[in-house]
Amino acid sequence: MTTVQDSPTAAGSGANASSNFKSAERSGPDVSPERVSAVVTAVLQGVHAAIRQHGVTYPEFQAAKAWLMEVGEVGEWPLFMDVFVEHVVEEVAADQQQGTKGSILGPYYLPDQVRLSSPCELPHRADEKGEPLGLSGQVRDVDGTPLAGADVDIWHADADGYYSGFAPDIPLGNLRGVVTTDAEGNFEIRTVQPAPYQIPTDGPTGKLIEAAGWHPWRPAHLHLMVRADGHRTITTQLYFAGGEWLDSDVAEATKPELVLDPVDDGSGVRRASYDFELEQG
Ligand code: MBD
Ligand code: FE
Repeated sequence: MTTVQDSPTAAGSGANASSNFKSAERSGPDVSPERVSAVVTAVLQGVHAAIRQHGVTYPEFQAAKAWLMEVGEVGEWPLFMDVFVEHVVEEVAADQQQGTKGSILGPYYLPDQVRLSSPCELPHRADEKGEPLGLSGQVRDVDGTPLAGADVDIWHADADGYYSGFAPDIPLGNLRGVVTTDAEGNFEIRTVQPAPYQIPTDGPTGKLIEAAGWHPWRPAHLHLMVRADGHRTITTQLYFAGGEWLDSDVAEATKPELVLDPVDDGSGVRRASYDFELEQG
């Protein structure tokens, strides 16, 4: 008998991302009719202008409708919005912010992961692939005060570029954890080097990317959410110097301040350090 290895599908990760998004608690924004009208009018004007400028035809208009329906049917709206739109929302929010630079959240965050005290190793499979990676650093206020008991919530793709919770055959919670800083605000995390992430090529977002002749890659990255009482939570990502796609992220979510340059400590572990500065509020 042969066994078939399940490989992750766009519809699988999309459905999980959509149900995860819908079940997250969030309060709707309080938006006036004037603001709804202003923003939606601007969005529609952009669409109308593109149709006029490029002479969009009826077959193209109907293909666009079919594509939009498919994005919803396979649950890829979180993926599409976070890849192509979120970076500008983050840019607008960042305008008002102090402290460590943020980046986009993306579709693959899961709350309530295992709590670990520093130093620690992220949960992983016995045969987890990937080069050993160490990330250490300090969490502090923008005035320099160390923040003990802060949460460094970290999640990342595995050495094949897949996230636990969004691909079959990866144990839940793999390569995810919430690390508490010690009395000096320090943390030290052992994990493995993630691979670059490829937008699933078998779904509508991937098909659009291919039809447009773009590439579907994000550079390798770590996702982090850093929380401390009385401080604004920082949602960010860390990248790797020299990494593939660093200068052409499909999600346009890299920033020069967010690039690590890990160095082998002589034992085969590549180590980097990064400090987080949180503003009060
Ligand atoms: C990712 O891993 C990611 O971080 C973003 C922002 C979008 C798609 C996949
Ligand atoms: Fe990611």
